[in-house]
Amino acid sequence: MTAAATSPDRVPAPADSFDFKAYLTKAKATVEQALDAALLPERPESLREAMRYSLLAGGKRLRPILCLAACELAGGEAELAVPTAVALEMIHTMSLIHDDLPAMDDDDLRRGRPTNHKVYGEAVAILAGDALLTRAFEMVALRSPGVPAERLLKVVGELSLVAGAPGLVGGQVVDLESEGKQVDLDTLEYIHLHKTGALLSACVITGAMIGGAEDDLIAALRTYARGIGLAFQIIDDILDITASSEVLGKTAGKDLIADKTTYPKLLGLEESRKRADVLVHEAKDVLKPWAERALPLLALADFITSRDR
Ligand code: GRG
Repeated sequence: MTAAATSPDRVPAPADSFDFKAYLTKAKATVEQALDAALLPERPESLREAMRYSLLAGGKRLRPILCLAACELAGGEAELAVPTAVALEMIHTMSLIHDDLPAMDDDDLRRGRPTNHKVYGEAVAILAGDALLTRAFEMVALRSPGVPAERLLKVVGELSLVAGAPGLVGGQVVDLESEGKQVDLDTLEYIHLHKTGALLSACVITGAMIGGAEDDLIAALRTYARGIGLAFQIIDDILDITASSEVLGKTAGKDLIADKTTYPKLLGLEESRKRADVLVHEAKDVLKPWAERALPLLALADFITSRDR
């Protein structure tokens, strides 16, 4: 759906009356409710408890909100994308649980509480992650009423790419291989585009697919997502230096301790922030043809660079 194809009865309010705070609060409430309802009582209860512990631990819920916003931008009802939004948060949560394991980043604190393996042990934490990953595909394939099957198939395809070797897993492997080494900007970008950017991209792409987006919007959203994905990670690197563990809800200063290559290390703090601002500016630029329909995604892009956690 292009801007020109937008029907007049769906044109949102003018830019200056767009209340991002209210939008965020409402979208977050929708997501929290859907996440809570997604893990129904089932055996074994111990596994369900470990899955719920991490899935319902808070977090910004940026990924599901991006998905809902992209669905609406494409002309779809956000409600139709809720199961996929939940699936995206499940994949994200799985990646956090696995990333925190001793064999990976070895962390004790996540979203302001002890990490999953600290509470349930390593074996259950691995299995809770596995169960969330597979439940994500179940949400899309079996629990997405009202969405045409061919759109769901595209969503499943997109998610299979981002969760696997071409996405999260590939990025994580290069990240692990780069530990203790100085990597160049190209490798750093590879890591971030795969470890972090791929899932952020899948959020807007799958949302748009469910909304019935045409190719021009999908292409614009891929460019948008690349920009916000990199900017998101640059800000993450900056916050690791400038914010406290209390505010972040995860251990601050880990990159310095692990002597990791980060944007601030390669470019300096000020240049890194400038780069994030430029990336967000470019990301927003590609959505200009969609005018006011793109307001939520434009505001979400700004939110990424202005966030403090
Ligand atoms: C097993 C299929 C499979 C994949 C796992 C462990 C792994 C591969 C990848 C690691 C991915 C990872 C943890 C990337 C970091 C992404 C990141 C910056 C997370 C923080 O996101 P926020 O700030 O967190 O949105 P909240 O808590 O707000 O959701």
